[in-house]
Amino acid sequence: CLLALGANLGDRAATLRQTLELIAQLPATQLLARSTWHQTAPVGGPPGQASFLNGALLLDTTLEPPELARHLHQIETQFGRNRQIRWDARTIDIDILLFGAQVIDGADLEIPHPRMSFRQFVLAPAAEIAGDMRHPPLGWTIAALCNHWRTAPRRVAIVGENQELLKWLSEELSRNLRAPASNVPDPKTIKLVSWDQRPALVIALDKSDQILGPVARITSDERAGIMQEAIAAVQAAWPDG
Ligand code: PH2
Ligand code: MG
Ligand code: MG
Repeated sequence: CLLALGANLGDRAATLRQTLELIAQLPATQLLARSTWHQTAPVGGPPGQASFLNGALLLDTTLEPPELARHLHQIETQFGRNRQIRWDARTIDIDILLFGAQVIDGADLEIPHPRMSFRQFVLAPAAEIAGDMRHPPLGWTIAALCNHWRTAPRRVAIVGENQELLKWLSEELSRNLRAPASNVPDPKTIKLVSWDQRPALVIALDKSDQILGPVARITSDERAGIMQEAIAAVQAAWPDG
């Protein structure tokens, strides 16, 4: 089982170390590997947050995924995790990324983690300890996903059934992504393309399947939330601009 850790409140390094110790002591569980801690800029959520320390852990466990999730939730609560606002600053966030090759699509638990495939702050530490693990159903290894964001041309496609929403989000996103005026093409500039132009990232406004690469599925149904999720996905994929 592959876990992601993230902390941006309090003594982040101490919290990560204590969290690791508590996880190592869970019943029927063995800690196999830990990544180094990566300092990362906050993506999404209320502005003005402190930077994160992110890491990854590899476990062997005979707990079932919901049991493991309950234990991890308890550890988050132990550290005073407050969950009023989505993507707000937190003492500790522990996410299950992969659980072997299992796919779980529950209301309370989704495995693989739905946003892991495009988050550099998750993939970079995970690749240190589990580069060969595969993301089901994508079939890509963690190493391949991590590399993708460093090497693929920065093309983003937005897909969905609702044409009006599609047009609105495309316009808003281009406005947000527009590079500073310059005659020199900037390889970091992110381009909006159509879905058949080999986008590195697809932003899906509905449950459309048949997407073979990394997808950010929008879960909000109001425009402010949709916009925030789309921007957060692009920033998570290319945090350096
Ligand atoms: N977690 C989030 C949202 N944004 N940004 C960084 N840098 N690191 C995180 O762990 C993180 C985030 C939601 O869990
Ligand atoms: Mg998280
Ligand atoms: Mg979480």
